[in-house]
Amino acid sequence: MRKTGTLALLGAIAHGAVVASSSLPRGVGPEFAKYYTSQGTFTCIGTPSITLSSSQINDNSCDCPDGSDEPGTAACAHLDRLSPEQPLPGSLTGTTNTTSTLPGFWCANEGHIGSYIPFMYVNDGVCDYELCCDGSDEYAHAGGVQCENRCAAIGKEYRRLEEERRRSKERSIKKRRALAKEAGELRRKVEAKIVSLKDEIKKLEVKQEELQRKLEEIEKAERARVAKPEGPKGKLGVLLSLAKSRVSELRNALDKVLDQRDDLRDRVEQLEDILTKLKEEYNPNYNDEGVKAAVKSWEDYAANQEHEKAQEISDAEIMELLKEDGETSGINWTEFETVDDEASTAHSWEAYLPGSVGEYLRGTLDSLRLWAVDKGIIADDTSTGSGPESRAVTAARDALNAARNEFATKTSTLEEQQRDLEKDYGPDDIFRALKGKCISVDSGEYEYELCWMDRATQKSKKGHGNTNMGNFVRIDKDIADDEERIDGKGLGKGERMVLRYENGQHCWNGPARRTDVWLACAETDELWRVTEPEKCVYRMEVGTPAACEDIKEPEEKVKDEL
Ligand code: MAN
Repeated sequence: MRKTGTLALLGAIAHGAVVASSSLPRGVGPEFAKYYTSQGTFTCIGTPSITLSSSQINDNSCDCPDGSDEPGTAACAHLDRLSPEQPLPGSLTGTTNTTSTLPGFWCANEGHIGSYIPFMYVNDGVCDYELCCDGSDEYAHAGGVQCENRCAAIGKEYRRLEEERRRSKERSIKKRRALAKEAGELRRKVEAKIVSLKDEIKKLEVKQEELQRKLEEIEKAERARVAKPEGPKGKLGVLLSLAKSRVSELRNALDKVLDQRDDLRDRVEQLEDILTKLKEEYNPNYNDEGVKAAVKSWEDYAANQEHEKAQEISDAEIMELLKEDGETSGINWTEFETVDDEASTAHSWEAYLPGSVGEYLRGTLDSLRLWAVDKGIIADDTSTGSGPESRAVTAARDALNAARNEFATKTSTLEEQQRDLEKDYGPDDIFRALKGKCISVDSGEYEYELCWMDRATQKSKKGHGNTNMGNFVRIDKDIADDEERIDGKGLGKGERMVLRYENGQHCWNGPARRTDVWLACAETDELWRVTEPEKCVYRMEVGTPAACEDIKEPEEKVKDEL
């Protein structure tokens, strides 16, 4: 076999129709049949001024400048076109004849697909089954070669592969549709989230205003209150502060004792290890009374230890004792130090007056006090920060701050979601469904990972860490020009989607790393291969249903047309 793989054949057959008339000279392809129909004479296709006799066709002598008189021999092989795509020569194109008008020797390949084979392969003693499965190119049996017709088997296998490819394509398209559906749902979720966030934000604006008003009201009421002395004063206060500092001293002392205890524990452990070793390794046959007595004492000591251990105070218990102002133990000093709100806001004399009189007097005094504060006659001891803020003010301020924080968080989430909705996720928003998913491939000393719409990473298998090969920036299109691969895991030729990942880790002495992710239609998401065409510029080739072209289902088409 001259060329490997079925794909060479598949490339060439694109030209072929299935049959060639049997009355035609050997090697003439269907599209040139019309030039070989006249009886007795033949006009060179590329040079119509030259007319030959019909007997000169395939007489193994190259008479036409374009070789058209030798469609079935290798006599004009020196004029072979390098590929059937090469432009036609001479008069057919208006330039000089330097190459053959005919694309090659036509193999009808019945049972499979007709194809041209270069003239130089005709009767060269090699069966070229990839292009000429019927073996008709070796009709002269040069060197005794017999090329049997294998078109039935090759055609059958070809049709099987074609069918497999067709089915796979169908499955890929189905998967793409599922992805598009998922992407649509995700988009709708974002849209719904935006609606609900806008609603929540509106409510939070109202709530903030209410809380602001509430805080101002409470602060106003605070300013109006008659200040009471802060915290317990007098003998009880002195006792309280003495008790607090004494407890603190005792806690520090206990801390130090515990440190010493831990050191001693370590030393005892070391000694116990030495004695355990002595007990295990001494030789009782030496009858050394001193050693025997020491071992006996050690055994008695060890037996007692179990009992002693059980009586030790546990670390957890000590931690509980050391805990300051705990809820379950210790003393919550602040509880004794802060002033009770109600007590502080109440006017002590009110208790001695009838209800309505007390209320009236309190209102008048509060207004008077506020007036005096406003005029600067007396100090506003709630705003100077000199006294502790009352619990009511703190609670109102905390509630307002919480609402403000919630408002800020929700607003930034809303902006984020709005940006997301405007972002380009490709046709049908398809990459929305893949976002957050990653695929990887092992390649040499690295494992490469691609995370859709996120980043590409080069992971060292030798433990040298991960390298950012770029972060997703945009979706582009570019032209691929790769050979077809038998396993189908390739880009092939034509326009392909390319995801650009940029601004990765800086290359030593060079630019930031970047990666072009070329996509081709495939049944599953798969990172086929990674190359580094330039230093720190990477190319990933990836198969994914997301890159398949959707062909609308017939009923959808009908719906669209209506
Ligand atoms: C590392 C890898 C390579 C890259 C060099 C550049 O070894 O990221 O891909 O070419 O750094 O110094």
